[in-house]
Amino acid sequence: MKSNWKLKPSKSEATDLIARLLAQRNIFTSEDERVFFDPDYDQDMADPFLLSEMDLAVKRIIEAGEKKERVCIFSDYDADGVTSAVMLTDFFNQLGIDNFCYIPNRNQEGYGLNFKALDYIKEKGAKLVVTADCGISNKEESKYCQKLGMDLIITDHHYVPAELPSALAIINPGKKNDQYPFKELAGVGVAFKLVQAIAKTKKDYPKGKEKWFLDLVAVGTIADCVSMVGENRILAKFGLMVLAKTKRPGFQQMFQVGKMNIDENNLPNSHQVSFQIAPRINAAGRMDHANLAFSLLGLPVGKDAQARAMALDLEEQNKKRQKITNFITGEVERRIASYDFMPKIIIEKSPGWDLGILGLAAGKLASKFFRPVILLSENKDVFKGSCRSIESFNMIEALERNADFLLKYGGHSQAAGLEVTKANFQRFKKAMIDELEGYADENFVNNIYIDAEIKPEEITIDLVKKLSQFEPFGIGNTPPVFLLKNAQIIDKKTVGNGEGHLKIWIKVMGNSENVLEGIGFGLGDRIDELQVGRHFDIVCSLEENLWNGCNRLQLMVIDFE
Ligand SMILES: [Mn+2]
Repeated sequence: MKSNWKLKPSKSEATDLIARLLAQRNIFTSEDERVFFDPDYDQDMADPFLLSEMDLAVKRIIEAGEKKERVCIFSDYDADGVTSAVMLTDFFNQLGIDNFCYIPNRNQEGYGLNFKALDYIKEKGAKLVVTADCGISNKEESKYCQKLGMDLIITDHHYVPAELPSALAIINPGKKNDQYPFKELAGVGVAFKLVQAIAKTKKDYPKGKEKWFLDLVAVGTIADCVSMVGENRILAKFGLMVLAKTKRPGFQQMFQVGKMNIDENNLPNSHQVSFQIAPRINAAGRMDHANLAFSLLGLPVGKDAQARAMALDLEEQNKKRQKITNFITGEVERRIASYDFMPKIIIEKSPGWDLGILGLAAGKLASKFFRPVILLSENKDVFKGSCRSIESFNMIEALERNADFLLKYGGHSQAAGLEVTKANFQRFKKAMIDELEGYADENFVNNIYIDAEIKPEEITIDLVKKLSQFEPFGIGNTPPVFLLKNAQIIDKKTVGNGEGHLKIWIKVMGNSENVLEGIGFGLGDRIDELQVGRHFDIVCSLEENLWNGCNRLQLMVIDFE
């Protein structure tokens, strides 16, 4: 399938490639550039007390410590929520605050506060509930919490509804009129601001000690796919350094068991967090209960044996999660292959599908077929499921237009959840197919965004070294992608397991190396499109790899024409 190449508009007239790449990331002044490449923890992050009601929250939590009251930390079950919960638990322990954590069961209780959980928390003797990564939309539950005689502090980063829940303090940078300058913090970022504010207020708390929580903050922030700019990038950048030398036996054993090659000399990057660490943490909540990931990451120094056993357990759940995801995507692919046309929207259902996995499977299918996907798990009279979409189709708006058919729905333009009755399903399916009717074929192709055209003489090891300082990558700061025009192919072959990958050599006039090596992962089946001696336009990123003790430059081929 041919991808769509889109050259991002240039925001700078500069001839220097790095300056142009920085301009694309809205970095124009030397001060912006300093913050981007060399941020300062104390200077470049905003005062946590700029978040409205932070003062109320800090006062109440310190008071709970003084009065020896029990505090319950209530978090979400995903990696953002779990890392928040581990951090707050550790921090409250450091302060001597009596606390326990409650994470709801994803498959039984679902997201956010619920009445039954609050009853249980009351029974356990809590006087104060502090949420992390949830709570902002729990209007009724928040009233109930206070009715039970428990104060409530909400820390969250999700969309703020017009009507706020009732709580002693609500900390969310997205609140109307909130003065906090950076709005895109993850749940764990908001919780970390609370930690910073309390640490600042407690004069006996060692200055800067809270920085050791940044390993958790980096993992939660990267896992939650918030933008990797501004304060998020600073938190992630320092956090990845802390993660490399983490003292937590839970992380250490997770890295070893998962063969991740992360230690003091091997700094993890955001890709490793997104594709290796976060899925493992999330697997606990998807397959069984997030408490396993919470307990693992919270284990104190010295508990290596226990950490090992739990990391092995989590590894098992992650494998199970992968297996089920592959099973569901395989089943859908077989069904699609049996159709005599390719549908514009993929809507499939089955009684046996695990609800916790459907979002992942839908995401995989959407990026494979470049079509919106809705997968549903059938359960008697109600089908529940997950949707993932493509850039050109706004899923939540389409669901909104067809809300009459639905029991429940919610989410964003690219990812949503829904419930539909068996009786309404066929009508809903037809309505969604109709939504896509006017969509031409060019909507269903992969878009590749190119940062800049690159000249052969600009491809040097020094450039690659400079590019590595653009890490950590994420939304708003994606790994730079280049277009190298008119490159002559001098050799080619397929490599790897099942000849799945493509290796090429290209001759580049003007580059001192004369010959550049490139690898295209998963492009092995396109080898016949290349003819040795002919010229091609190549879309690629650049990487450095160690080979025979030498640092060599390598093109990571994304596409060619
Ligand atoms: Mn979150």
